[in-house]
Amino acid sequence: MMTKTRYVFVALAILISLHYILSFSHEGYGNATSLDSIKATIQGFRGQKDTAKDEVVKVWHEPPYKTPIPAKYFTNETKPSRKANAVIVSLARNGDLNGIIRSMSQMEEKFNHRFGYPYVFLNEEPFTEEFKRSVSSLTKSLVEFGLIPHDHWFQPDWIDEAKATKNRDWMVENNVIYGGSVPYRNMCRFNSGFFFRHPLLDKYRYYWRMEPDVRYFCTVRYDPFLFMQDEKKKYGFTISLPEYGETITTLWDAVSEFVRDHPEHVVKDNAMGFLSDDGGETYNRCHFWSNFEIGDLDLWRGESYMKFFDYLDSKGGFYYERWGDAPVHSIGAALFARKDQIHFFEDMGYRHEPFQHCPQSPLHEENRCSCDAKENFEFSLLLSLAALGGHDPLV
Ligand SMILES: Nc1nc2c(ncn2[C@@H]2O[C@H](COP(=O)(O)OP(=O)(O)OP(=O)(O)O)[C@@H](O)[C@H]2O)c(=O)[nH]1
Ligand SMILES: *[C@@H]1O[C@H](CO)[C@@H](O)[C@H](O)[C@H]1NC(C)=O
Ligand SMILES: *[C@@H]1O[C@H](CO)[C@@H](O)[C@H](O)[C@H]1NC(C)=O
Ligand SMILES: [Mg+2]
Repeated sequence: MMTKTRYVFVALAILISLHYILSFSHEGYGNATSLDSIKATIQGFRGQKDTAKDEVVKVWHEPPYKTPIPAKYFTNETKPSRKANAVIVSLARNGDLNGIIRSMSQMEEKFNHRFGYPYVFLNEEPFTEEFKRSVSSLTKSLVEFGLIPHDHWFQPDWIDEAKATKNRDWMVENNVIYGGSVPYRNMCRFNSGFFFRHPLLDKYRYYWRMEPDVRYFCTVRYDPFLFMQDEKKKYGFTISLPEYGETITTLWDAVSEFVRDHPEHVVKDNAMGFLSDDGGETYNRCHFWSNFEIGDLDLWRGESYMKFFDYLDSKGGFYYERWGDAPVHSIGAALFARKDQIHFFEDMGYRHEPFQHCPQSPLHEENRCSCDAKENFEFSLLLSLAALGGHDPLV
């Protein structure tokens, strides 16, 4: 699958993500020994360059993204009595049935058979009876199936199709992942600006996004929705990495214009430091991997994000480029939520190809995680560097 160039990019992606993970671990709790040894190894690889050391051990700016879950959220009740107003939401095609079954079985086994949160499935085409029957049989919870309104999904008429086609063709020639796909762009725009407006979600406040063919490795012994609600968190993630630059060529220009014209929407103590290494001048392409999200729907429904999304949408970049919902959500969360309202679910073992987050000791044992603790997103860096023969992926 990988050309050499792509490999270098992945290595670079992993290296940058290592910066976060090191910073997350830096202020936290637990045993940092393994991370220390990784730092040492990388410094070994990078040897002679003095600056490299600082770069690698750099603390990724301010935020207290990582906070231990307070004991009061843990429960052994078979059917916990207190619940949040929350839903597990999944966008899927009928053809995703098997992948959804695999994801949802684990969601039930590791978490929801006890907590009993409802599900909403959304699709721009009607779900088949087979899909509805198969999915509903996996849970005792309420499961609802929604049709996405036409205008929330398809490419708007005002998009210049000739320009969009030309840019898609360029991306295909340059091997940009999903570069030629219009449905993928529909999906990214829908997840960025519309999923939270679907009527089936109106009655809910918190959501957990579930995709087909993901893995949940650990037992969830507490209610993450109650944690979000009571601790006033707005956005939760498990993996963060940099976006492919070609897909977001002018995204940061649009963001900067919005911030300049509407400074009143940007909150104090935001997470700009996560997005930019130069005070907002340029985007470092860091984003939370949005195939896993536990979030507050009101973050997206609020005036700030709605105006922000409309502004981005008016630029046409979802179609002229290939703006992803991951950078768009991440930038939204980082600007319209305080940095202490963004949470790293370190205890949640999670895999979406080709990366996984596997909790380290003692979280690994406490949550009976069924993943190899050595196979963890930040650790794959070592393999990438080794494959590159010790060449420094940053030069
Ligand atoms: N209804 C519908 N759902 C879609 C469509 N395309 C993608 N999805 C869903 O949108 C989510 C993201 O799509 P994915 O194809 O998983 O995209 P990705 O995660 O970037 O890439 P891979 O998982 O590596 O393919 C998943 O929940 C998909 O099931 C579509 O055309 N229609
Ligand atoms: C971390 O683990 C190592 C090896 O298991 C152990 O020697 C060390 O004392 C631990 N450190 C902390 C802070 O728990
Ligand atoms: C749940 O059960 C485990 C094992 O018996 C125990 O260690 C833990 O303290 C219990 N937790 C709560 C919140 O009661
Ligand atoms: Mg996916």
